[in-house]
Amino acid sequence: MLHSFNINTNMEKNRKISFYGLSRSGKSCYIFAMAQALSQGLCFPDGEILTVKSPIPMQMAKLYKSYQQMTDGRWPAGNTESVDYNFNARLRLEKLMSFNLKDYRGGLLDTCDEDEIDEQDELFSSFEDSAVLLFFVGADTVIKAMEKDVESNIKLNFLSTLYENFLDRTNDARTPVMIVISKSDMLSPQELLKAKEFTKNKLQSMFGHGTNITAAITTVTLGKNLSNENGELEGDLIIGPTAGNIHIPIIYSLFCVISNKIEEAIGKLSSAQDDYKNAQNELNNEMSKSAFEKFFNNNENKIRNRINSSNNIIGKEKEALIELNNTLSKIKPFLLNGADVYINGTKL
Ligand SMILES: Nc1nc2c(ncn2[C@@H]2O[C@H](COP(=O)(O)OP(=O)(O)OP(=O)(O)O)[C@@H](O)[C@H]2O)c(=O)[nH]1
Ligand SMILES: [Mg+2]
Repeated sequence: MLHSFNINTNMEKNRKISFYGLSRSGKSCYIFAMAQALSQGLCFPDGEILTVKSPIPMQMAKLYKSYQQMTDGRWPAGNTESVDYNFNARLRLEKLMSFNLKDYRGGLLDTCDEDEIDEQDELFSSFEDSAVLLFFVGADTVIKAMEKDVESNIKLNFLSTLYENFLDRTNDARTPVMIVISKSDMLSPQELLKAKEFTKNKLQSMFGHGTNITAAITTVTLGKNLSNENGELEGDLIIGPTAGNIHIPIIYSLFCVISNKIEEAIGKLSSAQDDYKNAQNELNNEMSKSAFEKFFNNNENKIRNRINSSNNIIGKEKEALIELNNTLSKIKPFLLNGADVYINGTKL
């Protein structure tokens, strides 16, 4: 029973990518742009194509419409309520992962309104069981924080508080995290490097040595010279499968989910190998029994069946591992091209 419980929670864990981001950090814009960009398909060097789409037509239509609103020159309004989206990531049409994204009102994260405490608690508990946590912060906020603006520093520090809250709730310090600096078109390449360094140093609970977690940082943008004049979108929207690093947070999430699956497969493989060894030993004992004893108590068939079935599992898990490792090595160059990944504070 315990075993099947574990499998269930792991499957749950595979499914959720949680966004953390205060109001105006760029969550909604990212979701609309990502859905548009990755539904077109991201092509790997070997010609295989990765697509990310919602299987629900009404959601896909909603996403297209929101994207179209941007191409028509209007930024989306800030959320007043939450919208849930479901996505499938497929490689060669085969499903690699399905995941949910919740596009909520960022202001709920740092509200001081006691009346909203239940709604906030509901949101925080929806982040539990995540395969990966993505923390959004606008490049504008980071730059201002670097210039010692108090409010922006508070916003950046608040990401640590949110992470701490997750750790407190889940007791799971192994969930990988990624910092996504959005609106990167607002900064020059030099400024971006500094912004990443600054953010990393601020968030020692994720990037420090001794944390033992996988933490990554990336920068994303929806285009060039983008600005907002009373909701009007000015500048160039550039949306494509790899434009502006829009794919990177999803590629990182895939990387984390596949790594989880590899760990799971290794666990199943080693327990099948143990079963196999035990059954082999039992078979040896069985074969050394006297013919007389065997006549009254013959376990040979039962044992051989166990050997066969663990052998089957070993074969299946080995095959799965080859497949998973293949996919992982395929996405790795994309990931390392667009993100800095740290394990226990050391850069990969
Ligand atoms: N320059 C630039 N600005 C951006 C980009 N993406 C978003 N913005 C700006 O950031 C604003 C906020 O983005 P949203 O996606 O609405 O932010 P949000 O996190 O969903 O905010 P809430 O719904 O309030 O939680 C937009 O209205 C744009 O002005 C970008 O890639 N470049
Ligand atoms: Mg929003």
